[in-house]
Amino acid sequence: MSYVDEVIARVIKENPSEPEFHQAVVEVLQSLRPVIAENEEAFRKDALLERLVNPERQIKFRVPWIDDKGQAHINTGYRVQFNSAIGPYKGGIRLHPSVNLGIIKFLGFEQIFKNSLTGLPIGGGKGGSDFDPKGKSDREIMAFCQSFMTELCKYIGADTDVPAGDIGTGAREIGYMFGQYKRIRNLFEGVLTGKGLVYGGSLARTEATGYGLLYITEEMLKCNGIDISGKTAVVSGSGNVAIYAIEKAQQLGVKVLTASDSNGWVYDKDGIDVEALKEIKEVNRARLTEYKKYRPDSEYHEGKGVWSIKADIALPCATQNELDLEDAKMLCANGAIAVAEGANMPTTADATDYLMEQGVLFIPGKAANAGGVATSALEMSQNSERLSWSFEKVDKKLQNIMIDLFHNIDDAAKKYGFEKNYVVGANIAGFEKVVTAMNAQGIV
Ligand code: NDP
Ligand code: 2IT
Repeated sequence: MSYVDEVIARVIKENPSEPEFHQAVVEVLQSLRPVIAENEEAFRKDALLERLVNPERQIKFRVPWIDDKGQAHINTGYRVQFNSAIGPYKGGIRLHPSVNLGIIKFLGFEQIFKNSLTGLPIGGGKGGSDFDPKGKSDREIMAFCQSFMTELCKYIGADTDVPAGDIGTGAREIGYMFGQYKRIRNLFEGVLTGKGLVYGGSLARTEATGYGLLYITEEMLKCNGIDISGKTAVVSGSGNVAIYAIEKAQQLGVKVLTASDSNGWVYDKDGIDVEALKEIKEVNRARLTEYKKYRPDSEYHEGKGVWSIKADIALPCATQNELDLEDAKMLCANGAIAVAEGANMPTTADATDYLMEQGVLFIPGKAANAGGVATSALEMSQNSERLSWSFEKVDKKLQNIMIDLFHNIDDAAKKYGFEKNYVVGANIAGFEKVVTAMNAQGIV
């Protein structure tokens, strides 16, 4: 059995009930076959792949909090510190009822390669809780965040592990967590990113993931002889990533036809009104059913459906495995030319294979959504020098990072004979830097 197959079999056996983690590991290790084959004996001797797929540390803790009626609740908190070969652990905190250890491990594993691809010195980590922020009052959110940080603060720090936002964690939650960290540790330091602008946050971090997604999509299309301007797009999600992906797409001349949340989706043939979306989601924290009040000619549908709308580009920006084989077939039947993943692993493995077989340009999340964490690393740099850069400066750096990232993965794909396979390119390019650092640091 090849070393790759051996390690995949062990991961599946030793981590039961973690299908998302298996999916992420299988995708990465399958892509790495040509690189592993060149070094199989040395890697096996050093248990390189076993070390890569086993987190350096995983922390699980109880999060007690009291609701507005005086009822106590217990949630489970997680932080998986996956790999620190190239820098302090870095990655978001997801607050969603679906969170479990396997989900956090899949996200932490992906984060290793994504962070490496940014070219910045950040290792891979992820955290979260099965807490559901929906329908909670500000006081309840604060109670949860303070309790979560009371335990998490023992394991993180500006040079150790720097969490940030993800699903369910935005500026409000980061603020409450930062306040509690500072209070307990008595340290005003860059321990979290995505902070408010007046206490160490970076301009353009809010926009960064969505904007970065469009910068890299534009570059990928350009390198394939296609102008992004004048194209149509379907977007899923209506959170942080989706909103700023839609905003930048429109700035680049793309008409975005859809957005969604976990209840339903909107189709606006005249193009999504992004200011309406911001007011509904960022200000009112309401549901997408509200969208029709702003745009009476739009359609609202319950359930899932954005991939059934004809468009040139698909941007899944909600959650994992939200675009399956049936969806991929609909996109292809409607003539889609590109899929770029704003979310982490939103496309199922069979759908990814199908899209690439059909010649759809496909850019995986660990490359396409890396603009968020890259800008988090820029926030860390600003915190270290105790300065704040202008929006234009951060945005320009973000743009350059995404363009360089695209060429880096394109080159890696070509080097191993997988031209235009950006999945293989991203995994190999991300891995090469991490493995060089791991080899230099000995068996740790
Ligand atoms: P938000 O919480 O701001 O928004 C998430 C959006 O996705 C909401 O519209 C939400 O709908 C929808 N959604 C979440 N879970 C589900 C589900 N199970 N089924 C259907 N819809 C769902 O999160 P973000 O925009 O920050 O994150 C979106 C994705 O992007 C995630 O995969 C995240 O890991 C990834 N990502 C985020 C980055 C960031 O900087 N924030 C950086 C890189 C990747 P509802 O409100 O109804 O739950
Ligand atoms: O998935 C991700 O890259 C994020 N949620 C952002 C992580 C970060 O540290 O900014």
